[in-house]
Amino acid sequence: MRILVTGGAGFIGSNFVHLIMATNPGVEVTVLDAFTYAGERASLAGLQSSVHIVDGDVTDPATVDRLVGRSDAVVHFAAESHNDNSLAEPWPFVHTNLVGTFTLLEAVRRHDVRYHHVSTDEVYGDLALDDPARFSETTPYNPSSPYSSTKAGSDLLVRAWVRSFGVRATISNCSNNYGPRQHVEKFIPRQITNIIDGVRPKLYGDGLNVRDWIHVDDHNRAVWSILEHGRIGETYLIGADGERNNKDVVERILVAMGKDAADYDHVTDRAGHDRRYAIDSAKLRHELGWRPWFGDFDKGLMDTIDWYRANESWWRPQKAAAEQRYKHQDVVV
Ligand code: NAD
Ligand code: TDX
Repeated sequence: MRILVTGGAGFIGSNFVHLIMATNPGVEVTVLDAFTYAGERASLAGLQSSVHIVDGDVTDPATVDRLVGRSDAVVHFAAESHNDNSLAEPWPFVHTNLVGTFTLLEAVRRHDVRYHHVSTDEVYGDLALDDPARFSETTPYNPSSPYSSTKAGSDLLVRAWVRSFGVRATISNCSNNYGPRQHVEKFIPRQITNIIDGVRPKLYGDGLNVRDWIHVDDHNRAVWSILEHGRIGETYLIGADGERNNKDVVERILVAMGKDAADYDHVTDRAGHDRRYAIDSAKLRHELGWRPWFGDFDKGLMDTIDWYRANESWWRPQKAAAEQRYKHQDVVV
C-alpha cells in the first residue's frame, strides 16, 4: 500500500509516520508538507531513506494531483493548527484548512483514492464544566474560533464529497494530543520548555478549562484502524477519557520537574476560550475494537518531559519566536 501523508512533518503526522514505519514495514509512505513554522525535517530524522519527502503545499492542485495519482490512500493531517495564531491572523487557516482540503478532495475524486480526514473535537464547540454530556458523532457542529470553524468547514466538505461524488472517505475528530515532537507553542510543551528555561508557566484565565488529553500514539493507532477497517462515509470520535483542567496539568508538570506546584502565573485569557471538551469514543471502541494504550497520564507526561529534556536541539530553534508571539498575552492577572 502507498500512503500519502499530508502534514507528515508536523506533530501528529510525524508521529504517525514513525508509528507506521515501525509497525507496517510493507507500507510506502510519501510525506507532503509545506514546512511552515510548524513543520520540522528533524521530526522525520532516521526515516529519510525510507520515506519520500515532498516540500509542497496542499493548496497546490498540480502537486496534489501528481502525488494523489500515485497513492492508494491519503491521510490528511496538514493544517494550520493553533487557536491563538488563528485569532491573530485567520487567513492562513481559511486557506490551508479549507482550500487545502478542497484541493485534496478533488484529487481523490479524480483518481478514486481512499481518503482519511484528520479533524478535531473543537468542531463541536464547548461544554459547561458541570454538564454531564460528552461529544459524540451526532453532536451538532458549533465551532468557536477561526481555527475550529475552518476545521468544521473542512469536515463538511468531506461529507459533501462522500455524498455527492461517492468519494471513499472517513473522518476522525480527536481530543487534545500530547507527546513528543509537539510544537512549543502548544500548552504542555510550552510549559515544559518554560520551566527548563527558568520561566514561570502561563495559565490562561482561571485555568479551570478542561481538555480531554490523549497520547499521540493512541490517536494515530486509531487513525490507522479507521483507515484499514472504518466504514466509508463514517465519522469516528477519538478520545481516551482523559479530562483534566489546565491548572491540574500545569501543577503536575511543575511537580514532575521538581518545582513547587504553585510556581506559575495566571495571564490574560484567550479570546472566546472554549471551556471544556469531552469525547465519547464508544463507536470507535465497539466497532473497531480500539483501546488507548497510554492509560497513565502521569507516566505519559513524564516521558514527554524526558523527551523535551533530551531533545533541546529539536525545540530550541522554535522557542524564542513562539514566545514572541505570546508577548501581548503574557500580562499577569
Ligand atoms: P502541527 O501544526 O504540528 O502540524 C501541521 C503540519 O502541517 C506542519 O508540518 C506544517 O508544515 C504542515 N502544513 C501546514 N500548512 C500546510 C500546507 N498548506 N500544505 C502542506 N503542509 C502544510 O499540527 P498537529 O498538531 O500535528 O495537527 C495535525 C492535524 O491533527 C491537524 O489537522 C489538526 O487539526 C488535527 N488535530 C490536532 C490535535 C492536537 O491536539 N494537536 C487534536 C485533534 C486534531
Ligand atoms: O500558554 C498557554 N496557557 C494556557 O493556559 C497555552 C498555550 C494554552 N493554555 C490553555 C488553552 C487551552 O485551554 O491550555 C489549553 C490547551 O491549549 P492548546 O495547547 O493551545 O490547545 P487547544 O487550544 O485546546 O487546541 C488543541 O487541541 C485541539 C490543538 O492545538 C488543536 O490543533 C486541536 O484541534
